[in-house]
Amino acid sequence: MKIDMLTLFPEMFSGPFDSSIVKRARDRGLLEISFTDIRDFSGNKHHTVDDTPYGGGAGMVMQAPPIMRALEHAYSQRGGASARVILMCPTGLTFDQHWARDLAREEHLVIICGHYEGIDERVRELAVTDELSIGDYVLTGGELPAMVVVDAVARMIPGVLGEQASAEEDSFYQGLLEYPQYTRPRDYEDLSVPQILMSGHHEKIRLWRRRQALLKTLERRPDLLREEVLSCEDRDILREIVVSIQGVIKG
Ligand code: 4G1
Repeated sequence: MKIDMLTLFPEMFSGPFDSSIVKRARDRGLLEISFTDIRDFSGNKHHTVDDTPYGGGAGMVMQAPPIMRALEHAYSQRGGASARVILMCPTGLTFDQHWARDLAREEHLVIICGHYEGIDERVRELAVTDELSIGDYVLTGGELPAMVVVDAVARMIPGVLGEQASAEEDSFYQGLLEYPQYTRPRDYEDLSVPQILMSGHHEKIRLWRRRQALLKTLERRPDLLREEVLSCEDRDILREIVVSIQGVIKG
């Protein structure tokens, strides 16, 4: 996959994209990320890329022409083939794991990071195919959201993660919160590892973990417990959880 990042601050990406799994994906040639500095396409001697909003109001707006020229530059570097053009913005659809999976299938992504109060609406009309947000809070720019998207997409590209990790992702564990994990030491600060995890009984351990995952999801994120993520076994476990709760209520 190729990703073109259009940004006013390419230097912000150097840490996250040069470490860990994203770095490995780049080193292995599974992911190629290029940066286009929108300021290089300002077209004026002061290198400005923003101006005051028509109609008045506070702050500045990113102008359309520099962004469109940066986009054309990115396209020309890629031989002009079509790409998803993603704008990171607070009014976009909420980015989630479904988006990560979907975008990981693309050959070429362009990601535009906004700044100031946002970008001239005509960039959306002329070039943007998808508008994405990572959540509801105020940020100073679209760079951190773009890093979140690239991180989540990179690990879904075939070959980026080990086979075991991707198999788990695809079959059993998707859609629920995680069960509790333990490693050495066995006893720590008066807290010991649940006995069942040391029993060597793989089937019992699998059921315990599934029950823990369902319990945690029921407790913290019941919105995730949708029909399509639940197997028949999950329903049995949930019924059993309900019965045990009823036992507590009756006392
Ligand atoms: C109004 C948050 C403005 C922010 C309402 C998540 C936030 C891009 C994102 C803002 C941004 C709310 C995102 C706000 C983002 C122009 C440059 C927009 C930064 C900018 C809830 C500032 N996911 N925010 N405006 O933060 O780009 O993708």
